[in-house]
Amino acid sequence: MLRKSLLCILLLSLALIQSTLASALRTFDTHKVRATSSLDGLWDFSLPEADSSLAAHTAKITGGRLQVPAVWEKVPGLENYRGKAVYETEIEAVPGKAVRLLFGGVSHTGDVFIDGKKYGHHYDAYTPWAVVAADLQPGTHRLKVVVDNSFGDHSALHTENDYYTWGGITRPVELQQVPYLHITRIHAVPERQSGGDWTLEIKVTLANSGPTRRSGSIAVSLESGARLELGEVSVEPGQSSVVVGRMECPGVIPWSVNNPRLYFLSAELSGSDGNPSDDLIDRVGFREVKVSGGKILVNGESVRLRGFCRHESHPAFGCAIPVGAMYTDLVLLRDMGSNFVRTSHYPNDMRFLDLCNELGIYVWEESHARAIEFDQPKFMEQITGSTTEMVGWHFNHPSIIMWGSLNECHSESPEGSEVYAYVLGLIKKLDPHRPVTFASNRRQNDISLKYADIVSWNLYTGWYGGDLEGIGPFLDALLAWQQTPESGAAGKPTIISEFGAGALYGYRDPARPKWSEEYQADLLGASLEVYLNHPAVSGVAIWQFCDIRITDGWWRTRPRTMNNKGVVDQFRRPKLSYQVVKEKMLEARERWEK
Ligand code: ADA
Repeated sequence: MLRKSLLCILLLSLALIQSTLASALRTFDTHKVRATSSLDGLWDFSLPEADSSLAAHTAKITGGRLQVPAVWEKVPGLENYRGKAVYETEIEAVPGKAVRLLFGGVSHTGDVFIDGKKYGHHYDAYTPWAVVAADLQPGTHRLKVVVDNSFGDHSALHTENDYYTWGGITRPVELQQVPYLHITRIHAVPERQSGGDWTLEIKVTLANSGPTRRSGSIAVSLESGARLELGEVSVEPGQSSVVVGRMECPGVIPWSVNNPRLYFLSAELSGSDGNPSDDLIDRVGFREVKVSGGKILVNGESVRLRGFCRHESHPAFGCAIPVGAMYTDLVLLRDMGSNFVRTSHYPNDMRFLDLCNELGIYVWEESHARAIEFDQPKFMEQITGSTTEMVGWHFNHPSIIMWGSLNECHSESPEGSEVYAYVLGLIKKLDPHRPVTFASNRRQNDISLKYADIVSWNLYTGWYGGDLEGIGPFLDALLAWQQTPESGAAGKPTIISEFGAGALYGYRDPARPKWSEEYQADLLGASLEVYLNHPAVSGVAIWQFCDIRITDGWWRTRPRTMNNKGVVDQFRRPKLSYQVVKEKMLEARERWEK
């Protein structure tokens, strides 16, 4: 009997340790004090009754359950489903704690209900969000998330586009038991002091979801042993509070792509008894990014970026790519001699960014907007949300060396330019420590370059117009204009943020026509020859890493209803251009890094 109960206690504590240590949204544990558990797995899944035959068919083949995270388009019958679906599962509330649900990404709108009562709403597939329920009785509760991927006035950023808007709970979900007063965010800015030592500018945000004023004391510690006491904090019910301080970090090793050294940074909250009540752990890398003299400088050294634009898209998983497949993508990029990824055209899964931090890959991350019209009713609200959430959630990733937004929008019109001023200004306000950029296709008509720190051009010479001989002259003319006062961009670093050609995997033809693998290899070879050798070009991002599914509105311009400009196809099988790109990038690496 005694042995049996001891065994039970042991198993229970093992389960507790496991649930305490599981971190669903990152590649490492983000709490040691706060209890968290992953909600990934099979959730009950149903379609609205209105579509009764589809609903019945889906229920039959899924058994009424769907995996989280996953896209519903991989369920036979739902390949093209655009509309609402209901996900449900059970969650536990414990005495004296609030429930905090952390969603990595829901595509594209999620409404959250617990036991029928509404607790949260979020729009945009590509940013994480949290919902807190502080009034639940201890015990089991029914969580319901209504997910919507439909297009319309309610959705300014997700439209018919040259990539696919998938449906589902597409990134991991975590259940947390938080004290009423809990930490919601830690931001750290590394700064190198004149003597060479580093400091971290720390900002910890706390929220009180309880009914009365709460207080505690906050301390921050770095894996290196550095520690900073931030003192007492008191927060009114329903309010948040920010505590700031500067932490000395002697002896830390800087983060670089050749030595991507990361440090755990932990914020701890303790109650009046001195016991820890809550915590939040993130990772930081010591590096500063500046632009000066037409160059991008990381820790004072000029960097040259060789990389790719990449969509979160996979034939087996849609945008819900498992971490192992993210890793494989990054290995392919590195095999080609690349050191840079542009997360076109939206904020990426945090596990992908974690891998970039760990492997040493520079990232341009952009908020969600590709060739969007600004006059849609929800546009300003939704671009503000996507941008604010991107910077807020991804602030500490050392791999992110620039923020972007508004790919190929109206940077040539006075009204459009006001939007560029607003969005790039917003990013600067949220994070004055990284350069901002946007990918422009408006060339000499662009009147918004003055708002960017880095000028980025999408150039398709040899594909939508012009020929391979024209690549160099076209660039020279553009760069000459860029150096005039009229451009607003003289003296700024330049990136060629897109160039490419469609190639259908397996379509080989010695006549080297458009859409053949040969033509793509020729175009990328000729483009890289010019761009990687140009002294005024600080970086390149090939359009694009892999072939991707697009939405139906684009079928007339894209064979297979796919954007076929990948250097690897949708299954990551290399096209002929892979070797050409690899040779050019490795040559450039030799030249630039010797
Ligand atoms: C644009 C755009 C990409 C893609 C590309 C193309 O530059 O930014 O999203 O549509 O063109 O393939 O034409």
